[in-house]
Amino acid sequence: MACKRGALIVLEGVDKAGKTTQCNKLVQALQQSGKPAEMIRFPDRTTTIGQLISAYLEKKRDLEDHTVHLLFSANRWELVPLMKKKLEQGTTLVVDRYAFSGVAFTSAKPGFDLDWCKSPDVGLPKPDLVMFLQLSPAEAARRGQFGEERYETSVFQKTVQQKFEHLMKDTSVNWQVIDAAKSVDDVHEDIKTRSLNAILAAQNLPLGELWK
Ligand code: Z5A
Repeated sequence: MACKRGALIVLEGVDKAGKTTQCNKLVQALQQSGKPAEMIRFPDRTTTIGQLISAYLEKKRDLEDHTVHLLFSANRWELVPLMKKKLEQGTTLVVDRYAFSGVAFTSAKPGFDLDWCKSPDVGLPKPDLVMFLQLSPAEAARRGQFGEERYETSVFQKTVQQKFEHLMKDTSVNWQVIDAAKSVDDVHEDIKTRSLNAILAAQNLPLGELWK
């Protein structure tokens, strides 16, 4: 019998919503319950493209806005063969940010059209579940100051949140909103339950193509 495929699970959300914390906890919990799972994060700063992006985010170099958008997308595409292989082998992938961040962040810049921003990511592996970690700016501020990287200002993050809200109206994507203001453990329980359901549902379904 062919092996059941793993699920593609994405965590999105505003700055400091707890995406990385929750991705790590979810992968650990899945592995402990005997389900193969691995974490991926975008941008993947380890590749040649990822290093360019990292230098841009750290403000060590400037890149033209369209160019950097396409680099973020290329950084996802370069991982697609590996992602597909892992999913086919039955490994669930837990992804910290994906194409939705790509679109939300670039379209928050002046002069960018949402459809143009989506186009380079059309056809990427489609997530079986996208959880949006919802956190108010006041709660986020209680978790610490913004860092030094590009985009880490409250005005820009507010526009990004609005772009995410627009993207979440798309019913072709399985969006689920998570209350990220709860304790780390409570958020984890919520995310784990939804993820287990998604893993079960994805097992016998073909992997879809995003925005196609
Ligand atoms: N970007 C883009 O422009 N285009 C793209 O295509 C992609 C990304 C993919 C990447 O940043 C930047 O690139 C990002 C978007 C842009 N720019 N911004 N802003 P990154 O991936 O290097 O870092 P990040 O994603 O911005 O991380 P983050 O948002 O700051 O954090 P987080 O992952 O959501 O949260 P965390 O690190 O798990 O937790 C933050 C703190 O809160 C930490 O001290 C935790 O201990 C604490 N925490 C977490 N959960 C809780 C709860 N429940 N209660 C209390 N405290 C908590």
